[in-house]
Amino acid sequence: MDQLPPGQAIAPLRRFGLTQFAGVLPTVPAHPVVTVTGAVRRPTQFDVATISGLPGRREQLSDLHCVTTWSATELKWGGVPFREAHEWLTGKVKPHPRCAWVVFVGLDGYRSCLRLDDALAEDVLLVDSLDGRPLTVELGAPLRLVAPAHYGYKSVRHVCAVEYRLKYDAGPGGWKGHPRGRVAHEERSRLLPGWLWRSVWRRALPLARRRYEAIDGRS
Ligand SMILES: Nc1nc2c(c(=O)[nH]1)N[C@H]1C(S)=C(S)[C@@H](COP(=O)(O)O)O[C@H]1N2
Ligand SMILES: [Mo]
Repeated sequence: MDQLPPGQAIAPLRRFGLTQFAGVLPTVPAHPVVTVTGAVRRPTQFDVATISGLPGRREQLSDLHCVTTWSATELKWGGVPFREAHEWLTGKVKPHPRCAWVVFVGLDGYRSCLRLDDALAEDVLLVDSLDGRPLTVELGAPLRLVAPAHYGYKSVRHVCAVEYRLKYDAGPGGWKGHPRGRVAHEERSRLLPGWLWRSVWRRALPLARRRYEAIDGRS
């Protein structure tokens, strides 16, 4: 992206999120799996390797915009479009026809809900590499969602479950998040207009960064 969205400033990519997850750096299992569940007829578990090996694999250059006003730009992710995984999964787990939302759950207990049609956009990927190298645990191994048109809180690291839903589930972010979280519409939170949050988040950012740095050993 040539121009940053309103209210954003460039920063390097480093592990970040809600402060309550800073201390939960998960261990990646030797044989990681993804459980597909929720409003489906046949909940099933799949190997991450099977999902990463689905057709449509590609590399994509995209930006990650965190709601707290930092943006990491030109990240070269490698993975499979969620759309491909969804098409393949649909035949196996049989989601309820009225599913309109999908929740991604991380090994750290974090979760985030996307509108299903947003998650099916062609730039939404399930990635296992960054800059041509396998994802590190800090940045989301074994599998991470990348949803570039949405604030970073939708891009769940360490995906271990996908839950099809009839309704929106706010998850641990609660009112802090927005059901759609589109960057182009500055949907930072479900409460109040997005621009109002810029200065609030800018002030909260250093403390949240320090919580993550304390765990990840940077200073
Ligand atoms: N599993 C998990 N995924 C997560 C989070 C988290 O705390 N746990 N935080 C989200 C938030 S708020 C942001 S901005 C991005 C940050 O991505 P990064 O950790 O690669 O910088 O991860 C998102 N995905
Ligand atoms: Mo974020």
